[in-house]
Amino acid sequence: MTARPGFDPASLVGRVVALDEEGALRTVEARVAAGDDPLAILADCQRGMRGVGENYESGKYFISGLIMAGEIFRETMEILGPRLAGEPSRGEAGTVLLCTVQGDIHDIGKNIVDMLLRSYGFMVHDLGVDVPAAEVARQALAVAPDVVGLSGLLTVAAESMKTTVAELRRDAPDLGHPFTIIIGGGQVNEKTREWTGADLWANDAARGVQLIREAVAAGRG
Ligand code: B12
Repeated sequence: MTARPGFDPASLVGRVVALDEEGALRTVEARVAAGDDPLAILADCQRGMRGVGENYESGKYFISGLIMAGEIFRETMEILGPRLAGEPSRGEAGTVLLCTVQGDIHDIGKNIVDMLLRSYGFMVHDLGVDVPAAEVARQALAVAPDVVGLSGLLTVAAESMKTTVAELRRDAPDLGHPFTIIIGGGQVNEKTREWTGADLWANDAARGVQLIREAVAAGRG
């Protein structure tokens, strides 16, 4: 029998794509027990989520499929979270203001970034989801962050990111010190960064946190 193209149904990616909740969680547990890197497990779940998204786009899955995928990811994070979280942060690495931009309620990726930043010693002010540009700018003035992180998964989120970046830049002189704006989410790329006027972009939490650490180090250097 020839292998069909697509995902290996026995792999974690394949199980997430198939919305096989029990199988996916069993695989996550087994990989954790085998000492696999939690970030590698997370990356496979993220690939699986993309597959679910493709099935939604092609009409194979409905909104219930997206909800189910969100639930599988939430349960996965319950297992991986404690392994990623590290010591409680005192904020010695810097301050990050984080949110999902207006019009978008996806927050799974943002929450992972939040958790990783804390594990690297950042103080994170997470404003939640669907946050209007004016509110981000108001909070930036209040907490004077080193970095503002804007998350968004919908195509329309790019528009909100652009408005938010513009508001932040307008208020920048009142902030008292330079800050970096990074955008993130599965659909963002260099083009989005350029169009929105952000400084950096990442579609992977580990890479995003690395860029944030470099930006803060450069700002303090
Ligand atoms: C789960 C899911 C949902 C869940 C979200 C639950 C939740 N609490 O977040 C629910 C069911 C609510 C949902 C709703 C909708 N969804 Co939805 N959803 C998804 C799905 C399947 C997975 C998203 C996810 O969590 N991925 C896993 C995480 C870990 O990945 P991530 O978010 O990319 O985050 C990583 C990186 O990007 C990065 N990152 C993320 N943010 C940031 C921020 C910073 C600063 C940095 C540095 C890094 C960073 O770090 C993370 C870890 O590595 C995606 C498919 C996909 N391709 O992603 C569709 C998808 C995003 N959804 C889609 C759609 C259309 C919708 C709805 C409009 C459906 C509808 N008709 O109602 C609504 C939108 C509601 C709204 N106003 O926001 C489309 C968007 C299409 C588009 N181009 O606009 C997608 C792409 C599916 C598809 N292919 O069609 N969805």
